[in-house]
Amino acid sequence: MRHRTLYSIALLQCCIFLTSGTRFALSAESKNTTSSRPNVLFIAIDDLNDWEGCMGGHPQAQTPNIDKLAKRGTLFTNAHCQAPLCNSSRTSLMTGLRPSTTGVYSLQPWFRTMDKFKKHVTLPQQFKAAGYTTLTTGKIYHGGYPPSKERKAEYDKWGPGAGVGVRPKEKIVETPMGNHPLVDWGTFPHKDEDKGDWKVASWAVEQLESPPEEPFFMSVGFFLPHVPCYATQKWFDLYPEDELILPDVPLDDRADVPEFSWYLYWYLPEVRLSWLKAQNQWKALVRAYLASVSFVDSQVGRVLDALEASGKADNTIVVLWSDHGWHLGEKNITGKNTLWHESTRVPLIFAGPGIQSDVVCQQPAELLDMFPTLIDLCDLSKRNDLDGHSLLPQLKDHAAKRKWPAITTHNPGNHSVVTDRWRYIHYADGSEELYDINADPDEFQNLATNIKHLSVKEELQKWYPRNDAAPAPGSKSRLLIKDGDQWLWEGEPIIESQLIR
Ligand SMILES: [Ca+2]
Ligand SMILES: [Ca+2]
Repeated sequence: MRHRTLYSIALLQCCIFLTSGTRFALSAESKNTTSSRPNVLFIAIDDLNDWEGCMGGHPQAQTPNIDKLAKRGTLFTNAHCQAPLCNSSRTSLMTGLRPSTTGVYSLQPWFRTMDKFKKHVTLPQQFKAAGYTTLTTGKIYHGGYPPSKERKAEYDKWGPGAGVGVRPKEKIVETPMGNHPLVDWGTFPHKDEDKGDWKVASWAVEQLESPPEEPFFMSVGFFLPHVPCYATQKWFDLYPEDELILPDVPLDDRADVPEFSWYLYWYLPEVRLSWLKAQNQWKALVRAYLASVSFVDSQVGRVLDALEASGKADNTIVVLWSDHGWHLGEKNITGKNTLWHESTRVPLIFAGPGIQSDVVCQQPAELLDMFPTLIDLCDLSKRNDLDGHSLLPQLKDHAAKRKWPAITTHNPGNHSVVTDRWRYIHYADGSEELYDINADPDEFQNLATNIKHLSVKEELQKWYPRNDAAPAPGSKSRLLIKDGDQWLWEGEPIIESQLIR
């Protein structure tokens, strides 16, 4: 009995008391190898742009919990998604492959329907193979994926899925282009506890209160501030309407932007700025988005507090990310689906053992870098079949230079390349944009036609993916392709005269 007690103490204190017996030492050593691997808490937030205090995207954004996590770790301020859309972005970061590698550009398909990716080992699968317990709740893969009978192959344990939770009896705002049920915003009498994200956080808190077998990899995916941007009144009260600051949108900002950029969001339920202004809804939407961001921040806080209370925080790597950003009027639109910073720039935070704290890394980073980074941090088997690059050098030294830019792709042949100085966009019709993101972080002045930047463009073009995979079978929603001389939006010919600006 005494021997057993000593054995436990030895394990707990990382072998300090390991002095006697070969068998004891050996078994303790192998146990120690496993137990020394850190846990991972992988927190996703849907459609969250850079409107957090720590990212500075909106001067009034209140996100104390995300900011606190950033202080505890390394915040990447120049991180970008690989696709500005849920399914394609999430498929990319979970597989570690670019959209131009998989052909997943749209809201379909589930990537396992493609033969060549049936056996591809995803991020949670690699953790499971290394002996981790894997758990998930909320939105990690795109809605409805994986199909329920395939779930066990992706994670061991499943909590509640993503959901809006309680909704008003009718939409609060009637919106154009189809009055989509999800495109809505505002407040109505309800409780925070009735929201989908509350339930997701509660499940994660419960797991941490009686922690799963270690090491564990737990994903927690929040749905807000994805539309509908519903929050209770207390979150709206953080942002009084008469003090609200709207995004800066110069009236002529699109004058130097290629017309082709409209093709990327040709006809969508997300409203245009012209409609928001005409209906006097711009402030209402900005306010509802900010309220939703602050609510979801509070749910992130519940989970992080539970991690702290569990005593596991010192041996848990926390990663927080958003799948892509969201426009709130900039470039005259709302929503995602663009190659500008409002769509591509996302918060990305790593905190925990082996990670520099209270630092900001300004080097370009990609969401698909999370996969190889976590392999390094948790000492899993190296992979040579992933498109990303480990951020470990930047987590040890935030000033470490990174040679790779951040690339975002939306539909075949449309790419954006971001370095620490430039954003270069090249569309499938050959048109282009170039922004000096240091001098012009809002990306107002397109420098692509300026002859003096020719060599910059040539240099950045070299980074474009060599292969633009054809759209995966089953692709449809938000798909833009060319058929002969005709551009097709979701399978229908684009007719220029029908553009809704
Ligand atoms: Ca999303
Ligand atoms: Ca402009």
